[in-house]
Amino acid sequence: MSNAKPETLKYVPTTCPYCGVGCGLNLIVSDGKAVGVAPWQRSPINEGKLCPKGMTCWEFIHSPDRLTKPLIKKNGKFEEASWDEALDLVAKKFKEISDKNGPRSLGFQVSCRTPNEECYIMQKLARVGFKTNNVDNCARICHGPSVAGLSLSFGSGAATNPFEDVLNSDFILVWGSNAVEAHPLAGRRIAQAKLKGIPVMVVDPRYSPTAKLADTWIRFNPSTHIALINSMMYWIIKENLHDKEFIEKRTKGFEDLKKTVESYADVEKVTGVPTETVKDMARKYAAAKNAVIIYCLGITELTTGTDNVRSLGNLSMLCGNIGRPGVGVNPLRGQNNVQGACDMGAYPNVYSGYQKCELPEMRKKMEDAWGVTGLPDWYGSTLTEQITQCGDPIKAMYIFALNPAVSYPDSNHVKRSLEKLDFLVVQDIFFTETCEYADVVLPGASFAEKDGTFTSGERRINRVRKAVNPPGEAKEDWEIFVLLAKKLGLKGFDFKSPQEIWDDMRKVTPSMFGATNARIDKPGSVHWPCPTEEHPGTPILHKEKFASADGLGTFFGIEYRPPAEVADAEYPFTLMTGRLIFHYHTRTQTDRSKVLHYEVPENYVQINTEDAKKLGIKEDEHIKVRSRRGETTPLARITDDVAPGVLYMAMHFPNGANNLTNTALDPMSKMPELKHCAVAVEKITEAK
Ligand SMILES: Nc1nc2c(c(=O)[nH]1)N[C@H]1C(S)=C(S)[C@@H](COP(=O)(O)OP(=O)(O)OC[C@H]3O[C@@H](n4cnc5c(=O)[nH]c(N)nc54)[C@H](O)[C@@H]3O)O[C@H]1N2
Ligand SMILES: Nc1nc2c(c(=O)[nH]1)N[C@H]1C(S)=C(S)[C@@H](COP(=O)(O)OP(=O)(O)OC[C@H]3O[C@@H](n4cnc5c(=O)[nH]c(N)nc54)[C@H](O)[C@@H]3O)O[C@H]1N2
Ligand code: SF4
Ligand SMILES: [Mo]
Repeated sequence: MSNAKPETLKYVPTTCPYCGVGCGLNLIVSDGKAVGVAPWQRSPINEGKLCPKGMTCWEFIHSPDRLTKPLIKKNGKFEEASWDEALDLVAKKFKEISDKNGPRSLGFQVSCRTPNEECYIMQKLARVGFKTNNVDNCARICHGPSVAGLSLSFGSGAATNPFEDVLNSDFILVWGSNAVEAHPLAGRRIAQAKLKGIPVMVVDPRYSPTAKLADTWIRFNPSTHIALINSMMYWIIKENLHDKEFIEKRTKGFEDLKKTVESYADVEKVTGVPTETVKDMARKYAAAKNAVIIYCLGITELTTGTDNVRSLGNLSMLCGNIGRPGVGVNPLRGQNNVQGACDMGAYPNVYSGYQKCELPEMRKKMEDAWGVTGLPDWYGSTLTEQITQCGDPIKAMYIFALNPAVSYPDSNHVKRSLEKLDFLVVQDIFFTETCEYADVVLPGASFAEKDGTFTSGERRINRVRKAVNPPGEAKEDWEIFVLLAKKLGLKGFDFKSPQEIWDDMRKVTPSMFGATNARIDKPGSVHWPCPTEEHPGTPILHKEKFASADGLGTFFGIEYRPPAEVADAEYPFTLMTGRLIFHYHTRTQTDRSKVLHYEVPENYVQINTEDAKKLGIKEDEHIKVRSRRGETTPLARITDDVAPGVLYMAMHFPNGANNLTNTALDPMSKMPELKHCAVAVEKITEAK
C-alpha cells in the first residue's frame, strides 16, 4: 500500500480480478485512486486471506501504460481518435464485411476476465447484430473439456461441490492441478484438510508445489491419464470395491466401462506407474467413505481432454462419490469469470444457461425476448478455429480482453493469421502484443472501474464494485458495446447499467432467474442453479439425480490414446507448460506490479539434472528450446522436480512457451494440446 493519509481512505468490497477462486477483497481508495488492498473478513471464500496476486491487484490500475484513448491505425501507425470516429469505423467495417460476406465472415472472441454482464452483451451483439454464432470465450483453451466431458457424464458441465467442502471429505485426490500456485486460496482448503488429518494424494508428472504438500505424490508419464485411471478402475472392480447400489440406481453404461478396463491391469509401460502403486491408489480412493477429486489443466489441455474428464467422471461414479458433502468431481475453473463467460452464452452453440441454439424452440424464445428474427442455428467456430479461419472465411474479428499473440498455441501461426484479417478490433486496458495487429484499439475499464459480477469456479456469483473512474477517456466495457449497438441501429441495447443487463439475461435464463441483483449484492451471494427468488441456490449438484435428461449418470468405456506429438529422435524432450504463482497469464497486469515483477522478471525452463549434465547446461544460463513451430531462449533451471526427458515452462512470457506449442485439437471440445509437445534443447555456444 502506498503512504496515503488514513483519514481519506474508503474501502470498497469487491472480487479479485485474477483466478476463479473468487476471493473477496477491499480496494482501498484515497482521493479517487486505488492505493491498496485490505482483506475482506466477511468473504466466506477466503476468510480475509489473499495470495500475492490478490494483495497486489491494485498496482496496475493507475499504471501510466493504461490505454486512455481509442486508437486507429493509419498508414501502419496508430493515431489517437475520438470515440465517435473509432466506433463509426468499427460499425461501418463490420456491417460492410458482414453484408458482403455473410455471418461466418466475422469472429467474436470474448474474455473470461470481464464481468458476466459484459460477456452477455457481447454475445447478444454478435447474435442480434450480425446473426452469427462465431462467438467463443477462452474457456475453449482452458476448461472447455470440463464443460463437454462433465455434461456428457453428469448432464452439467460445472464443478459439483464448493471449495470448502474438501474439509468434509475422507480422501482428497488432486489430479493435474497445481492449486497451491494457481488457486492458492482453494489450495489453502486442501492444506486445512491435511491439517485435519484428511489424506491428500497428488497425481502429477512434476513434483509441483502442490505435490510437495501431499501425503502421497504419484509421478506418471505426461498425458497418460486414461491408462492410469482405467487401471485404477480395473483394480477397484477386480477387488469388488465398487458401489454396486449407486451404479445400479443412478447410472448407465457400466458394462461398457467394465469391458474396456479389462485390458488395463498393468499399465506400467505406458504410465511409468508400477501395478502395486496403482492398486494402492485404487484401494485408497475406493475405501474412503467420501472421496473428492480436484483437477485442472493437467487433465484438460490435451487432445484427450474430454476423455480425461469423462474418465474422472467414471472413477467417481464407480465408487458412488457424487451428490453429497465431501465428494464430487471439481475442475478448478481458471479465470475470475471463466465459469460466467460460459454461463452467459459466449459460446458457439448455446445461449445463456446452456440453452442450445440448435433447438428451434430456444431460438424462438430468444428471438421473442430480443425482438429479432433469423437467429442462427449452426455451430459457430471456436476460438482457435477462428484464428485458423482468418482470411477465409473470417475477414473481421473483435477481440475483447484476450491476448492471443501470447496465450494461444503456436504464436507464429496466430500472428500470421491475424495479419490476414481485413479488420481487427482489440478492446483492452493495455496495449498488448495482440494490439499490434489491430486496426482499432478501444480502451476499456479495469475491474476496479465498473460494476458487475464474476462467477467463480464453485458457481457462486460474486459482486464486482466500482471503486474509481477509468483513466482518461477509457470507458466501461459494457458501455462501449451499448454505444456500438447504437451506431449499428440495434434495438434491445438501451442499458443504463450492468444491473439492467443482468436483468435482461435473467429473464431468458431459467437456471439463474432467482439470482436477483439484490441477492447477489449480499456477502456470500448465491450459487446457481437458482431458478426462483425463493430458491436457496445450489452449492452441491446431482444430489438425488443427475442433471441429464433421464436423471442418470453415464459411464463411458474410453481407450487410452497418446498425445498428437510425442518425443522422437529429432525432438527428444516432452515440453509441459503451466503457471507460476507470481504471474497471471500474459503478465499485462502482474508485470506492472513491482513486487511480482521482481519475483520472476524473466522466462525460465525447468530441466532435469541428468539432462542438463549431458548437454553441459549450467544453472541460469540461456538455452535454446525448439519445436517444429518455433523457438525460444529461456534461462535454464536445473531440478529433479521434472523427470529426465521432460521440461516445464511457464506460459506467461511473449515469444516463450507458445512459440513451441501445438495446435492439434481434442476432437470433442476443440481444446488445443497446450500441455504437451515435442522439443529439442540446445546449449547456446559462446560464438553466438
Ligand atoms: N498464478 C496464477 N494463477 C492462475 C493463473 C495464472 O496465470 N497464474 N491462471 C488461472 C487459469 S485461467 C487457470 S486455467 C488455472 C490453471 O491451473 P492449473 O491447471 O493448476 O495450472 P497449470 O500450472 O497450468 O497446470 C497444472 C499442472 O498440470 C500438470 N500436469 C499434470 N498432468 C499433466 C500431464 O499429463 N501433462 C502435462 N503436460 N501436465 C500435467 C503440470 O505439472 C502442472 O503442475 O490457473 C488459474 N490461476
Ligand atoms: N502454453 C500454454 N498456453 C496457455 C495455457 C497454458 O497452460 N499453456 N493456458 C491457457 C489458459 S487456461 C487461458 S485461460 C489462456 C488465457 O489467455 P488470455 O485470456 O488471452 O490471457 P490474459 O493475459 O489473461 O488476457 C486478458 C487480457 O484482458 C485484459 N483485461 C483484463 N481485464 C480487462 C477488462 O476488464 N477490460 C478489458 N477491456 N480488458 C481487460 C488484459 O490486459 C489482457 O490483455 O491462456 C491459455 N494459454
Ligand atoms: S487465490 Fe485467486 S482469487 Fe484469491 S487472491 Fe489469489 S488470485 Fe485472487
Ligand atoms: Mo484458464
